[in-house]
Amino acid sequence: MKFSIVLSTQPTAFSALAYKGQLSENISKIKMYGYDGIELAVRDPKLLDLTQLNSVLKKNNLPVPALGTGQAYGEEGLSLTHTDKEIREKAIDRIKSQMKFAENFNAVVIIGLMRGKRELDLSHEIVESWLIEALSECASSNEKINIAIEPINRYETNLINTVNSGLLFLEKVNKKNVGLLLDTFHMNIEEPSIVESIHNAKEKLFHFHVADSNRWYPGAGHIDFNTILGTLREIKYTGFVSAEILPLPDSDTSAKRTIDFLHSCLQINK
Ligand code: LER
Ligand code: MN
Repeated sequence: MKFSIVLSTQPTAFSALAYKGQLSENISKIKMYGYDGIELAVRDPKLLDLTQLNSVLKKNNLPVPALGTGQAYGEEGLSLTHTDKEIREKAIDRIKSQMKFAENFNAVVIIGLMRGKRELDLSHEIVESWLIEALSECASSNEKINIAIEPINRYETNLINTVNSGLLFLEKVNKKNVGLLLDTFHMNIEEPSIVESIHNAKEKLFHFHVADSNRWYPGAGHIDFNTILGTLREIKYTGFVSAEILPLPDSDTSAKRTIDFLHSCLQINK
């Protein structure tokens, strides 16, 4: 099983990230702690120096399994379901440019907060049709790159909270390169059974986030990671398990405890 951790390529208000900025220093640390890859949270690929980024990644021999995109929602208000068509189009363009950027790493592009929220005076059907259109357009524009929609808990969005609603949504989009990202923090809030939901998502599972019940590092709360990693093994998941955690008690401690704890779960699951 391969483990990664999320690093934001720029400072951000989003809190559940162990590392933000200082790419060279943080990427070296992530390698030193024993991670196999690094998930990048990118607000806008245009703002990045790809040559410099590639050279740090190459020096540390770390792949990039996934690109997070949610900061464009949090910090610029771009949403695939905004009531303003122009903003929806800008959001689509941003995802397309993330997909182009993802080609450099063969990374999965994550649709988390960028799906937006349904304003309560709009019907679910209309908002869902905007999201289906947007993702179909993105997926068709670049079939080499996978897109993963993340079911997110009800306190952050009212669109696609559960694995089941994610799977139903995928049927409507009906594109091979659109699948799911499951996140233990959200599943702990929304799923009746995390294990069953992982089994149900099996065929469409493109990426996996871990954080404990309190969004601290795995081992700091009450989620049963032994069973979860065992289930991922059972379904023969070959992707990355990526830590999206609060930098608590501090970034380095949270990163070290995550990888040590996940490795210890693997020993138990042998
Ligand atoms: C993003 O991966 C995520 O899990 C969301 O909670 C963003 O807020
Ligand atoms: Mn997540």
